[in-house]
Amino acid sequence: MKLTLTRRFLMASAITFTALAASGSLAIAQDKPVIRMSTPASETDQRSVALATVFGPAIGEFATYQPHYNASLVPQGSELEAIAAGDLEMSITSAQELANFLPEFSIFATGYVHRSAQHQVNVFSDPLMDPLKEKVESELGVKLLAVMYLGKRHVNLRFPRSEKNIMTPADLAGVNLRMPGSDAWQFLGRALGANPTPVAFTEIYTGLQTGSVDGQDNPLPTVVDAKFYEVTKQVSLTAHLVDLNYIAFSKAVWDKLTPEQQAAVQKAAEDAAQSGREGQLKKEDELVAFLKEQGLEVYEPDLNAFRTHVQAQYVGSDFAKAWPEGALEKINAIAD
Ligand code: KDO
Repeated sequence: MKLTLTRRFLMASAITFTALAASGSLAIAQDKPVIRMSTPASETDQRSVALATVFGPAIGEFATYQPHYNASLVPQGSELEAIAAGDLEMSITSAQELANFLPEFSIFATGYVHRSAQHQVNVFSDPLMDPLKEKVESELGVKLLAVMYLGKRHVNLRFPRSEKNIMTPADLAGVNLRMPGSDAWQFLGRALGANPTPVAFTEIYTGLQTGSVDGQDNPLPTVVDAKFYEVTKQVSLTAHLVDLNYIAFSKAVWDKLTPEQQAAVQKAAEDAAQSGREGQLKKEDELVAFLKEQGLEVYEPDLNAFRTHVQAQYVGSDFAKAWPEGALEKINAIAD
């Protein structure tokens, strides 16, 4: 793991330094630390909006929140290394990215484990997370402050249903499904029955447009925000992952804050996560109608077939071997 971190560090740092040099950013502005937050998400994504309107203002007295969208500062998947290297102060990171360093996190990247937005919150505040959060701090120098709701991921394809009707995992055989480029994501794509193809988030639209991929998976708010509906014809509501991002904050920066400032950052993160969750849930409710108006076919597949197939792929996998003893049972027992 150390070796991987070191190698990836060097690669990430090289990329990051170039981006940072180009942005000419300063670590300190007007005597306040600058909290640079990098994400592949757009400015209009509900998580971005919540951080800009709730988190930023709440810490404004003692720090300057500086968001960078569309992976313009740090490439998708390199944010944790950038924070650990001191090149970035904040990101919203996925369990899949954390699993690159701490394989235990793959449990939260596993299909059909989290059941809802509230379940994510309850799992994140459960004592079972304490040793995991401590490990992220001690090994990566990153504090996980709160859990942000991304939404239920569904399969979204270029083809109309008359060409490809996705009712069971068998229907995804041979479908080149874009998934983000880490092992945990690719495994999930295979577990769904598809042929996963790693592509960066910012390249998905073009991939769908040109046909270099057959489809992608993301929650409905993302399908709309990133305009994937313009280049796709159907959404099979597989709900295979109730997806999240953790608000990840540099421990080195945290340690320089006063206890009052730390409490303010913590509260700001929780309030922003709550605000973003509400926005995202509302959009998920509304957007089926919007997508249908745009001419997409939106339908429910055989969820039992998907759940059974996906869960069976994880049993005995290397990922499952890394999960803390009894963790899955504990997560299943946590209320929504
Ligand atoms: C994606 O690349 O499909 C994904 O949804 C993965 C998430 O973890 C998250 O990084 C997200 O992209 C970006 O924030 C863009 O919405």
